[in-house]
Amino acid sequence: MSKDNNPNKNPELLQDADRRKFLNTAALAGLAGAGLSVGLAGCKKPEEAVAVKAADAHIEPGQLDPYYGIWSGGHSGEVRILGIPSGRQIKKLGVFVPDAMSGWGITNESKKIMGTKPDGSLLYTTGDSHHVHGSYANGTYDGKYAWVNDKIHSRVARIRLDVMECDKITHVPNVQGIHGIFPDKRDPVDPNLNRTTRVFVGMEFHTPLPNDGRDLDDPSKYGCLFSCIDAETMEMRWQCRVDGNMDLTATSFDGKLAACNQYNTENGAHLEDMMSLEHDACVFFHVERIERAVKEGRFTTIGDSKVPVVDGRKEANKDPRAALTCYVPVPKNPHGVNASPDGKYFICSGKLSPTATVIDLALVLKWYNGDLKEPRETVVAEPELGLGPLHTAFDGRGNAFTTLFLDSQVVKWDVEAAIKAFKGDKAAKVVVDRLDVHYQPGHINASMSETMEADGKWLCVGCKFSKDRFLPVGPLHPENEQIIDITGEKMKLVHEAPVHPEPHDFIIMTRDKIKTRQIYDLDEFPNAVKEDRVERKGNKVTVYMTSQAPNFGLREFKIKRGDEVTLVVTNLDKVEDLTHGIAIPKHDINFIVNPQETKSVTFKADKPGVYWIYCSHFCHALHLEMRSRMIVER
Ligand code: CUK
Ligand code: CUA
Ligand code: CA
Repeated sequence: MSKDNNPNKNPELLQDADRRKFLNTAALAGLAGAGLSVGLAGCKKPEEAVAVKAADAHIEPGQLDPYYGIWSGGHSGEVRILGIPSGRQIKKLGVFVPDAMSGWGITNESKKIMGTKPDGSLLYTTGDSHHVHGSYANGTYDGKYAWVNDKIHSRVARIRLDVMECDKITHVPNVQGIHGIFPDKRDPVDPNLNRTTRVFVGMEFHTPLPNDGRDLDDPSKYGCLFSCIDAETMEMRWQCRVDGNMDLTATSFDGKLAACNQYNTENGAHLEDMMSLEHDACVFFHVERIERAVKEGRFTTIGDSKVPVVDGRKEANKDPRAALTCYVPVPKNPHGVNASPDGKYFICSGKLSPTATVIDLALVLKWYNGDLKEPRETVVAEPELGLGPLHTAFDGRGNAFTTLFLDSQVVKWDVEAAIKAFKGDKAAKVVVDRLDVHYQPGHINASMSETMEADGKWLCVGCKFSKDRFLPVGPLHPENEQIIDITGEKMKLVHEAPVHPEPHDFIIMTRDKIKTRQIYDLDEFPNAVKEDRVERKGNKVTVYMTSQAPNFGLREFKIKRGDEVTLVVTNLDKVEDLTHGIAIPKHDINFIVNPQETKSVTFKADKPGVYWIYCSHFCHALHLEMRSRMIVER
C-alpha cells in the first residue's frame, strides 16, 4: 500500500468501494494504533443524520416499557436494567464493584459473594463487565438468571432475575481476561434437560499455565483455557486447552456445540504479531465428547487447581471422529460470534476483514462425524458488509444486523441470500439496508434476538462515541445507545440515550419473561432478627436490630472501644419499596435493607463517642427522625 492510499492520511478513501478490502491485507500492520480509529472522520453532523422520529419509541409518563434490557457496564463493573424502547435506566447492580446505595460490598452477605482478603476487606474493588446473557428453557428466556463476566479479575457472576441481585460469583481458576460468556440452551445428551445447565467462558489472554513464574518470556509456551461452569451450583466443571486465544462465545440451541471466535491464532504477544495471519478461527467445542473425556479420566490439572483440563489443541485433535475441538478458519482477527435464532448458523464478524462468515452448525457436526475434509467446508457464506464488522443481531425473519465500527453503520443483510451468493448466484441481494449510527458501534442486539422467539421489533446499538449528540460534559463523552425500529424493510432510528461508559453488551427480553418479587420472605434469612437486643461474648458484640418505619428497634445501644461489632438489621416492613438505609458516620457503613430482608455488617468500634445511625433511604415522613444512637464508651 502506497503512502497516499493510507486511510490514516486520506480518510475519504474509506468511501471508495475498491479500497474497502484494504483491511484484509498484510499492510494492516502499518495501521496498527491509529488505524482503527480512522472511521471517526466519517462522522456526520446531527442535522445530516437520518431523521429522528421520537414518537415511535416514546413511552408516556406512567406507561411501562414492553421490554427489559439487561446491560453490562464495562469498566464501571456494573450491570444495569433499562426499559426498552425508552432507554430509561431503571436499576443499577454493583455486581463486581461496591455500591453504597444497595450495600453491595459493604455488608457481610455481599462480601461473602464478592470474595474477601484475609483481613475481611474486599478482594477486588474494580471490575470490567462485558457480556450479559440470560438463562434458557425451550429455546427462549426463562427469566430465572442472567450471567455476566468480569474480564479484569476472571469472575463470572449470576444475577437472580426475580430480585435483580447478584447471588453468586465464581472465580475461574488458571485464566486471565475471560471475555466471551454464554449459557448453554439445553443439555447435549439428556432430552429432558431442555434448559440451561452450564455456562461457558473463553479466555482471551494467553498466559503460562500455571502462571506461577515459569515460562515468563516464552509466549510460545503460553496457553488459553475454555471453561465450563455449572449453572446451578456455579462450580467449575471442566476446562479445555486450545491453541490461540478466545474472544466471544456462542452456544447452539441443540446444546451440542459451543464456540469462540479467535483473533490471535498467531499466539502473538505484540499487536503486530496478532495480525500477521490472513485467517484466524472460530473454535468449536464438542461438549458431549469433552465431558466423556473428563468422565474417563483423560484430563490433567494445572497447579493447585483441581479442575479437570482436557486437551483441545490441534495436535491432539487430528481425527475428527474423536476430536474435542474443531478450528474453522475465519478472516481476519474476527470479533463476535452470534447464533442465528433458527438454530442453524453461527456468524463471525471479520473486524479487520470487511466480511461476516456464516458457519453451518449441521456441517460442523458432519465434520465431527468425519464426513468433511476440511473445517473450512462448514462455511456457507462470507458476504462483504463494510468496514470493521463486529457484532450481529437477528430479527427472526432471516435478516442479520451487523455493526460496522469503522463505517459507523448498521448493515441489514439477508442470510439465505448470502448463502446463495456464496454458491455463485449473482442475482442474490444480500445487503437489504444500511443505516448511519452515531458513532462507531460495538455491540448490537435486537428484542429476543438470542432466542428462538426473536421478534424483530427493536434493535439497540451501543455506540462507543457520542461526540456531538449531547450537551458537552468535558473531555469524556457518554456513550450513545441508539434504538432502531426494525419492523419494516428499512431501519428507522427512533431514539437515543446517553449512557455512562461503558456498556459492552446487552440483551432485550419481553417483560413477561421476568416475574419480580415485591418483598423478601423473612424465613429466607437464617439470621433474621426476631427480638431487638445486644449480645456480648468477650469483646465480640452482636447488635440485633429491627427497622419499621419510622423507627429502628433500638433507640440506642452501648459498646466499648475495641469491640468487634456485628450489626444485624431486619426490615420488618412488609410494603414493597419500603426500604431503609443504615448509615454510620465515620465507620464507612452505608447499606439498605429491603422489606423483610436481613443484612449485617461487622466492624471495629475504635473511636469513643456518639454516632448517630441514621436511615439513609427516604422511607417515611419521619425519615429524618429515623435514627439510633451508637454510644462507644472509652
Ligand atoms: S467486546 Cu466490547 S464491542 Cu468485550 Cu463484547 Cu465487542
Ligand atoms: Cu427509614 Cu428512611
Ligand atoms: Ca490474528
